[in-house]
Amino acid sequence: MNASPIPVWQPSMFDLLDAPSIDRGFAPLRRVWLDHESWVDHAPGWLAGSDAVFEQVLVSRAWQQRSRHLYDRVVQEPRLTSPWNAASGQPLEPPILEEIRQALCGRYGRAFDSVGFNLYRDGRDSVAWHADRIPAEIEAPVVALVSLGEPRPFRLRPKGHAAGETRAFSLGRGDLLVTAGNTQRTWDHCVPKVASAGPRISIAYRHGMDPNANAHKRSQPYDAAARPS
Ligand SMILES: O=C(O)CCC(=O)C(=O)O
Repeated sequence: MNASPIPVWQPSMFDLLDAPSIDRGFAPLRRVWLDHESWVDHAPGWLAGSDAVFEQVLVSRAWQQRSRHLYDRVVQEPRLTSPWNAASGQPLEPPILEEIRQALCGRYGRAFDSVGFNLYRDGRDSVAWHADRIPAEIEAPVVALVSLGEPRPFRLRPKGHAAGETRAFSLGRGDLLVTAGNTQRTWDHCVPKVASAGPRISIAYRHGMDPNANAHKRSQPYDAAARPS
């Protein structure tokens, strides 16, 4: 288990010079169909100046290591996390993250009301195969991931993985990946451990996750708990 604290990070000096910005026209975005009802939108380098954002998020979030049930044991999740939701009344910082939220709301027609920050300190941190726990009544949920820091593989495979191939993306340094259609219902995804990697942060924008409205639905452990790495 990786017990190291917040990692040391060497940002690109070029990236720190300009204010971070997003491509509001989503020009680098291409749609990748996983099957006839499931797709992802992939926009490499969508957030410019992402190293500066990494730096700000790394130092400003209150990171915690969650524990989860794995069969009859309680284990520590091999990454650090930090939640935000609109109901808290707290601003989303730094401001570019609020700008991203508005841009995503406009493009995907969803009210992204929660944001999950995930910090993978090095290659030992990971998240196992899972689909996000999203209330069943939310039709075609959209989850948008903005990645900062060192790229890591992000894999997708059909649930049960009886048929179909595994798809892989390398996500880091301002890349945007949006899962939509049936992807969160019929596909699993993971960020596997790797032999060596610098730190990466993913920022997951979700909708319909108001903690007050859904508290009774989230009393069970996170779905990934049931699946060993
Ligand atoms: O870090 C990522 O890119 C994926 C995060 C994820 O799958 C999750 O938190 O549910």
